[in-house]
Amino acid sequence: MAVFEGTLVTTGSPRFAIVLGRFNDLVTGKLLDGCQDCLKRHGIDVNPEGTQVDYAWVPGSFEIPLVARQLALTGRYNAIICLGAVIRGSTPHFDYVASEVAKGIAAAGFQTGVPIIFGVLTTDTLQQALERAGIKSNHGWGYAMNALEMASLMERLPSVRGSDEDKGAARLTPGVSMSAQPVIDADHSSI
Ligand code: INI
Repeated sequence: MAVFEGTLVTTGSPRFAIVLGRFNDLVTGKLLDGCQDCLKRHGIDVNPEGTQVDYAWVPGSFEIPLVARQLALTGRYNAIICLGAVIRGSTPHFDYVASEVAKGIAAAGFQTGVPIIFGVLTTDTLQQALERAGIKSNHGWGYAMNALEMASLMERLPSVRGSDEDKGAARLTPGVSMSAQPVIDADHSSI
């Protein structure tokens, strides 16, 4: 039998999308800095004018799943990184936003077959969020590592039964030919 493991070494020219919330951008901007630093040091061109990383800003974390799912459905990306910061206030609003963004990101990944990284901090205070966005450590760095690993792992897993690859078609070259290929059937029947 086999052990499947992703690496952190990129081959080819993998493509990533980063979806990030403007809400609490003091925090999400720092997560983005950490994320870009990690990708860059692993050989990824993070320039928005380049061919490897696209960026989508959304108003707040609640909007992240919708946009991540739509990007995933294009088949252009090897992984998508979602960055947000949900900070508890004095009303129950936090619980609704935190719960929906977590469920939505998980659903988007399941529905599309594209790894979607949950890089949304959920904290009780701004201080706790900042500590995780650069003051003590920067979780953005780790989320980028997760994306690199998952992108690599998905390439190594056996193909889905009945897929083009399974039928003997040439394996997709990430970031090159994937753009023309739907990740899933139009009616989502292969999910
Ligand atoms: N969005 C966040 O990303 N973080 C928060 O802490 C937050 N709080 O606390 O309100 C937040 N709210 C906005 C929400 O994500 C939506 O953008 C808004 O409700 C419009 O749909």
